[in-house]
Amino acid sequence: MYKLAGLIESHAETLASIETWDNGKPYSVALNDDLAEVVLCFRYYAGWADKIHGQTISTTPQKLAYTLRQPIGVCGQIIPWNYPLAMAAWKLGPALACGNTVVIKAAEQTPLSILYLASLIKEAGFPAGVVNVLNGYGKEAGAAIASHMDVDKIAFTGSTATGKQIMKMAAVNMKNITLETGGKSPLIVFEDADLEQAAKWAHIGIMSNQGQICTATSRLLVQAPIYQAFISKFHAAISSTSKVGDPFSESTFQGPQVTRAQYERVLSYIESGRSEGATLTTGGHPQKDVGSGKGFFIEPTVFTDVRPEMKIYREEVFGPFVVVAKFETEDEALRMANDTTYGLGSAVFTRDVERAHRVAARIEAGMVWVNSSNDSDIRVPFGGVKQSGVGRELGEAGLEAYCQTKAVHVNMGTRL
Ligand code: TXE
Repeated sequence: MYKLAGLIESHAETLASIETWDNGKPYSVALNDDLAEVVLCFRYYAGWADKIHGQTISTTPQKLAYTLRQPIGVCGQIIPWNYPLAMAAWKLGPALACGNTVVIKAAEQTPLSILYLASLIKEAGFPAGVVNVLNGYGKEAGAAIASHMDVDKIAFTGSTATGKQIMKMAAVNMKNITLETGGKSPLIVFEDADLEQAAKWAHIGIMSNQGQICTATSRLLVQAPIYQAFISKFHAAISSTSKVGDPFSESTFQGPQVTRAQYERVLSYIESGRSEGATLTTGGHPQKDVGSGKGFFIEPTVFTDVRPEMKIYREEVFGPFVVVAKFETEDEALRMANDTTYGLGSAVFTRDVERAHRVAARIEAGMVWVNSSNDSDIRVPFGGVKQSGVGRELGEAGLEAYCQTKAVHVNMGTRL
């Protein structure tokens, strides 16, 4: 795994170019964020590989009890198109460190970088059959993995709807499951927050990666006294940073959406926001002045005065699209934040330390950022509650998903 990390590092520019061609994300992001994380992730889990051990558990003087942590077996892994290589690394790293074999399927929209990675896996010297790449459509290749009787575990990242189908298919042989699905993550700005910082992080939290992030903080909940002031700072952050354009240009912050289907999906939510009566304060159209009129570019879009019953407040849009709503009290903010079927990320902006911890404890989400957004780290567990997922990836917790604990009871002296 260390050798693989080194090979990825030395091929990083090629892999980042493939990622940008396939996905549309800015090349500088693919290289400096995605590829850097992939290398770090393989190194991190390589470090775990010889530190996975059981426990001895004191019971009675006549007995020795201990646990073994053993691989699950054949792990099916189905990944999405928003971070093709990073999602592969998040899943391959812990699976391999725990001694499993893997059948991994990239998303049909972004199948290329994983094939290049496969050649590096071979070059690194993994035994044949340890990592198997099976590309194809979800309904065919994905379903074949999820329903296969000889696959012992399924790990999936993608939509909540597909996650539910995978759970059903996995029931065929009661596969071990980890799922990371959709989100509609809130970002709460209290009146005592540093508004400049809140606006900058709110921008990063929703507009990075073309808004195609499962943990994107896509619902901004802002306390009434600072509502207008925050919105104008947020707009300023968008206009100074969100340059939409050619993903290979160094100044580009936002490239095209990944496919026509995703592009049209985002535009349909813009239409829905308009017809439901929310206030469109910026964006709301395809970005016409780039790509010679070609490509799926969308203006960073903000709707304010959004009410909780609106579709754009409730559903994951997965684009450069954010809704802003107002609250009066901390309790109301929590009620609004938790009023969702999802529970993936969340962010809280306040200078009040007590409030930060109180809100972090009460918010229904797998992750809380205090005074930042989407500032994750491969050493820290990642995952959701409610319909955002099952189980955790990354960190030491990520190993739990790829090994099982066997209990051994040794009779030291109780004779029958
Ligand atoms: O996802 P799918 P799609 C969300 C986001 C996006 C929406 C639709 O809201 O707009 O999902 O995207 C495989 N059996 N996210 O349609 O279908 C598929 O081949 C087995 C959130 O692209 O979930 C791909 O490899 N596998 C998200 C993977 O599932 C199946 C990232 C994801 O595709 C399958 C992506 C089936 N029946 C989309 N159907 C996140 N959580 O980060 C599809 N697949």
